[in-house]
Amino acid sequence: MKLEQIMNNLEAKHPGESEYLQAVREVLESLQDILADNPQFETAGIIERLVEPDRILTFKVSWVDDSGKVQVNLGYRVQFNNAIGPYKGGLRFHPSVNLSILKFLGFEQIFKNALTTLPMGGGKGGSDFDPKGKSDHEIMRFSQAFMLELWHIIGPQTDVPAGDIGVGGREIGFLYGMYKKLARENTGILTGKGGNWGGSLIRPEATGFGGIYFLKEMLEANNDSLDGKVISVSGFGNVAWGAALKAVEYGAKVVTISGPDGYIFDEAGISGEKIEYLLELRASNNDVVAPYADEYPDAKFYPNERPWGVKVDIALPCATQNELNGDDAAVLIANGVKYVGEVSNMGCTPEAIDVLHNAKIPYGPGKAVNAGGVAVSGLEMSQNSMKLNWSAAEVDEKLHTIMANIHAACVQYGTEDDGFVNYAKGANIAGFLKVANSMMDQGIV
Ligand code: 2IT
Repeated sequence: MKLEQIMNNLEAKHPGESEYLQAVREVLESLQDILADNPQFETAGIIERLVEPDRILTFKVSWVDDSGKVQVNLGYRVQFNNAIGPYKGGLRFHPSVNLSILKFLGFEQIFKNALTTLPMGGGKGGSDFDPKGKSDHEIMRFSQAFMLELWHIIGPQTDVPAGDIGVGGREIGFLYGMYKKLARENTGILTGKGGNWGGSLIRPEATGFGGIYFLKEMLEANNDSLDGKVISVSGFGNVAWGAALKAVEYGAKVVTISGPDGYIFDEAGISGEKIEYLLELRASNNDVVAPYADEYPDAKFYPNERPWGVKVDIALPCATQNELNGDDAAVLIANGVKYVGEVSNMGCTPEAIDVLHNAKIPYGPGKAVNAGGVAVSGLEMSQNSMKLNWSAAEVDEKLHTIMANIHAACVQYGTEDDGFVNYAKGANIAGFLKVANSMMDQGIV
């Protein structure tokens, strides 16, 4: 079946699932040539089988808040594709969560996980639960109630969830505690665990570190370096924190962070204790960045604005999907941006990607740039299987190598006739080939 027809069928079957349809379209548009060269994929219905999840579990999560009121949320796990390994991907707790968002994230995860070269399939899950302003006890009770349903379908060899927006070390702890109680076993059922009970060193930093390792390769491919570069970052969670730590280590200056309330511009650069302060901001559970400007009065807070109007060399969306649009990309280019690295999942809209590509600005897509997080999750699974812990240096070195290899794969499959690297196309093709060939090997299932 022709790609356009597959896309039309999908739109008819899943009307309104805009993020999911956007993610699928973006990948399919990259695959035209590869599919023409490999007719066996069409014969085996690879695309039709790849774009629909294997299965989706939807469930109700009832819990009691601190005032004694009963709350009801929705929970989901999308098991998308397990051609190359157990379903693997994070859990997102955020009021915006719906099936479209989790299907887009699960679909992206298939290719991202393939790019890491580790044996992990693609999945995603979460809930519309809003952690903002909740007490630790409320978060615990919700996490426990969520796991009461989820535990039936996960397992170290079947499906291994992790964190995403709204799910960090604290939530993984509560989820793991409940799983252990129900299953009566200690297994590598989740990644992002605490260091004392099976977690991997470097996992909290991994997405940000990996993003900067990828960026470093990207700059070196252009005979450039991070030293002295001015960077804008959005978000202020784990990902932004890790990216800032590593960017500063390489001599770059990070001048922005952002939250749902607006953005912070810190001309002197966010370094040292200011980076650690991000963790405090996050732990306060209020989801705002404004207090940064109270703590560091030289910095300025811009309410209800995103950071893309600031003049920088490199822009790193680190917050959420579709956070940088075509107009933002045009402003960045007018201000002389040289590189864009998407550390969030699908942080750029299709229009933004077009604007960047038309201006020949190297753009690294999320499924390549942010793959370091799930890569270290894969390394956590390896350590759990061996019942051994690697040192931070060992994990970091493996992460660095994986990111360099992902960059090389993007260059291999994404270099155009004029030498410009279309990283999005390269990542899609490299990830797709591994998954499609695995599906071919395993028959029609
Ligand atoms: O988007 C992602 O890759 C993650 N949230 C991490 C997934 C994982 O399984 O570590």
